[in-house]
Amino acid sequence: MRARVGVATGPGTSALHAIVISGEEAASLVTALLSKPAPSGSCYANILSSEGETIDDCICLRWPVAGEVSAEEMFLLSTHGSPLIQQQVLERCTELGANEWRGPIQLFTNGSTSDSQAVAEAVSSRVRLEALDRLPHAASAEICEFLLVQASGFGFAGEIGRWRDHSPEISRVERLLELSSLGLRLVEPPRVVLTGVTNAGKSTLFNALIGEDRSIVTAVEGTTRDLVTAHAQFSGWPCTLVDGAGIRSTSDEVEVEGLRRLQQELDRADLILELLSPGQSSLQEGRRDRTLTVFSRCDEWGGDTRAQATLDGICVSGLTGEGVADLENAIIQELHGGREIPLDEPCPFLSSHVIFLQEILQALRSGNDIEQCLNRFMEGAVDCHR
Ligand SMILES: Nc1nc2c(ncn2[C@@H]2O[C@H](COP(=O)(O)OP(=O)(O)OP(=O)(O)O)[C@@H](O)[C@H]2O)c(=O)[nH]1
Ligand SMILES: [Mg+2]
Repeated sequence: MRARVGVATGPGTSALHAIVISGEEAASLVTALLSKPAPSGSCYANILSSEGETIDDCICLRWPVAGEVSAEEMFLLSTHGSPLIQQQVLERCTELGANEWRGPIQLFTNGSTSDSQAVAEAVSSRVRLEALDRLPHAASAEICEFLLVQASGFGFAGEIGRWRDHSPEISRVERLLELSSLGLRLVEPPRVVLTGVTNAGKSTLFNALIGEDRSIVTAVEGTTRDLVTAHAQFSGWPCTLVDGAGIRSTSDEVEVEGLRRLQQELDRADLILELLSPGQSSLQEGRRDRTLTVFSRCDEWGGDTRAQATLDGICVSGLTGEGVADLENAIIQELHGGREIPLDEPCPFLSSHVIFLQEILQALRSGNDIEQCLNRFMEGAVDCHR
């Protein structure tokens, strides 16, 4: 068999497809298809038509990578997912000599020789599928790359696969647990909630941060009542941004309900952006540790006010865009301590991984074998509510 091509996952929220190319001639086909030679690990490249025009850009991942067991060599191309683009890529592959994939796409085989090895591979396989399963819902190219890495031998799936031969060191499991907060925040984006008095400029800033005219803006106080949510991403880090009712005392039934819902959001927010005017006191005293002070409508101030406010918080104008980039950096700093998305090392990305690793750590510290933890993970017996 020369090369064959098939669709591993359909379009998701971010309209991404994963296309698999495998077979003896897969590497030469990928080299002809992409603007770069077939990678030994992963690469970012353009998919080219027969005329050398770009059909789409993609992340291309090769496996098996060193030490992995696999049915055959494969390339996974994560492309953008309009059906037209997918069709064009498949047609180009056929043009280059690939056959259409028939039957289920199996990403690797079980090459283990004992039960304990089999269960490590089964866990690795499950983690790989968990990563690929989330691929169509990736909100940014960085998250897509992160998931592809975690599914590969370089990522968390690969690391667990290597536990088939030897248990991990305690310090290694501790390191994975340390990284997990970053992975979790890529897959379960943190909630960032805007608050402030009516007309503070929340909806204007919300629209500026998502780059879209989503929330209604008027000069009328109390314009926003219901919660408005949107996906945003800052330097690849995803978050769910929430706009809501402005704080004021009111007897309007709809606004009172809007304020009640906003309070619920503020209680569970990972980060609160509190819009204040210079000299105004915070209403988030009990939530100080997760509140960022934002002085809004800064285009309206004189020089002295600006100088003072700059010392106390971030000055922003949703109207002119001034300070919005600084605010985005401050959000990343608050949520992730300014850390980069981990793209070149294994990183757990689900809360079930954290519980699994905590159990592994406990077993290692007590001098026990990890096989039972691996089995529990596979049985889904991990108790998420402990
Ligand atoms: N000059 C200036 N005007 C702004 C700015 N942000 C908002 N505005 C104006 O202020 C008014 C209220 O803006 P919104 O964004 O709706 O304020 P809000 O905080 O969402 O108000 P509510 O939904 O009523 O709580 C509108 O007329 C906006 O054009 C700003 O940065 N500079
Ligand atoms: Mg509003």
